[in-house]
Amino acid sequence: MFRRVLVANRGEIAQRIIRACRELGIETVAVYSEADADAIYLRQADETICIGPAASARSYLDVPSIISAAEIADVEAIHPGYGFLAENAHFAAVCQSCKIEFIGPSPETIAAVGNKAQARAIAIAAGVPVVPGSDGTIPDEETALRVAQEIGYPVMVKASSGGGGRGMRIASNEPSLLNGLHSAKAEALAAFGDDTVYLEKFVEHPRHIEVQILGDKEGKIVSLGERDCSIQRRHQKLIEEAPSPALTSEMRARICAAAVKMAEASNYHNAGTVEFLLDQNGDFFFIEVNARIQVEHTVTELVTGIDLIKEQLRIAAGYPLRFTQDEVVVRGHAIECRINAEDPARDFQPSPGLVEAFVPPGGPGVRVDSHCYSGYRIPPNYDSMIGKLLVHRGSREEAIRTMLRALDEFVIEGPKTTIPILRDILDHSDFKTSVHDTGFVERYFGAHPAISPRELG
Ligand code: MV4
Repeated sequence: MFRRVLVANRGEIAQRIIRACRELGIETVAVYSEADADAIYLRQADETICIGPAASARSYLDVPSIISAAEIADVEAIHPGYGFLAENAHFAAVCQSCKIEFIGPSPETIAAVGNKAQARAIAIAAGVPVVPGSDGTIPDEETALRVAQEIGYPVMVKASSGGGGRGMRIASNEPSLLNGLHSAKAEALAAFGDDTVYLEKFVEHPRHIEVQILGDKEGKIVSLGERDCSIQRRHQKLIEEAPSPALTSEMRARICAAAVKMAEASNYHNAGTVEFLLDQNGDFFFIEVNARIQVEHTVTELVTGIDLIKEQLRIAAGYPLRFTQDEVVVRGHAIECRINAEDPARDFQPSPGLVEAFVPPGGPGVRVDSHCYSGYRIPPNYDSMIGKLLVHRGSREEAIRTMLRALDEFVIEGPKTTIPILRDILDHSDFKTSVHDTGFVERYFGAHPAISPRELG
């Protein structure tokens, strides 16, 4: 096992990785920007190194700064967490050339699945179901019109290098397709320096189902079941749960087998997620691979009892998987709520600043992963997540009850938080009966019902 690991991240995930390392007897080196000098994870690490100013581009995203810190601290491996450099194939390749183990898939796999048109091509070749659409990228208007004619409108234009909803356009007729083609290409070129796009049939009212996989360096891959992430707003997930209430056990077996097939076809090792859309007929379609540990990995940890960060470290160190597919058992039901320092009454504007009081809930079935504390000042420079509240119970109904209880217990004074809207969603009959889809939050909570127009000013 590694003797010493550098954590190339901040906040709750830096803390989460440090915790796993400590339990495995691995020394940790934490890096931080000038804005994070009072972060709690710095007290939990064995060594800390300042890597630059507040701006991410000059600290957490700066490859030379992080590699220099790794060399100075003499680490054997780097854990990138999520966001920042986690899916940067160039960074993974630089680590490799510096003889530092990158805790994630190979640079080749990151590059291959990071290109969504290429990931789609891999899925098609492997026999994994994809949304009807173009075979590869769309070279010209004539091809776009022909493919759309074949699959039928509405269609979606998607940027090969897209993500988080950027470079995506819906078109319901020929003029809007040509328009969407050009605007998606322009947006993608500006954002990613790559204007290639592909076409898919637009799946209406889908659920977002993602399968957690783990693969070792010997090529053995297992699935750890799925997560349902349909409760999101503008491509930011608010609530995740496992297992998905929208799947039968027969559908679950097929979607998990498809995810394993996709991972095998991508020569995947370490932790990854294979994303699918589930349509209203119960058919599922591959859309993307996330080549990193995700924020919501924790719900899978609760239902499987497997510590995903420890498994990532073991896999990167070259150990084979310690369990077989048959040994993975999903028990009970887990729900995660992302608590963000945002103001739901003001269109979810970030609400950073001093946390005057922070008293997390506890008791049976509750887990809080947060780097926040009373007196902490949330810097305005990074994402607004201040913690993840999770529950694990025997059934979905019990999990919802426990989550509502824990949200009520949670004391956060100072910044505005998403706690009130999370409560409203969990209390909504469509969520309770799980008939919701990815459009639920925008449809019902576009304007927060608890806020009167007077309060909005
Ligand atoms: C789609 C889709 C409908 N049809 N593809 C959104 C971001 C990216 N991960 C893929 N996304 C979508 N792709 C087809 N062919 C609808 C979405 C989508 C979505 C997907 C998952 C979760 C939330 C979403 C919200 C809006 C749109």
